[in-house]
Amino acid sequence: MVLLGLSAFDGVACTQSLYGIAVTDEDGDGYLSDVDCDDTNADIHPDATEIDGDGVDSDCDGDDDAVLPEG
Ligand SMILES: [Ca+2]
Ligand SMILES: [Ca+2]
Ligand SMILES: [Ca+2]
Repeated sequence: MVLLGLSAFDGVACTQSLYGIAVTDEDGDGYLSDVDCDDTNADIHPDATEIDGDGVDSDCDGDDDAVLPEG
């Protein structure tokens, strides 16, 4: 029986030291600091629901999604 040669890449198990940059999850929201734009606030992470115009970029898209008044 021949097994396919996947053993060398059995998933990315070493996220903590990817590219030698130390990443952490300070606020314990499950998002490491390389993707978590506020790693001190568990309510803020890439999958959070953006609250328009509250002055906080909750979903880490770089935008507060503020609703501008028309006109
Ligand atoms: Ca985090
Ligand atoms: Ca966070
Ligand atoms: Ca917001």
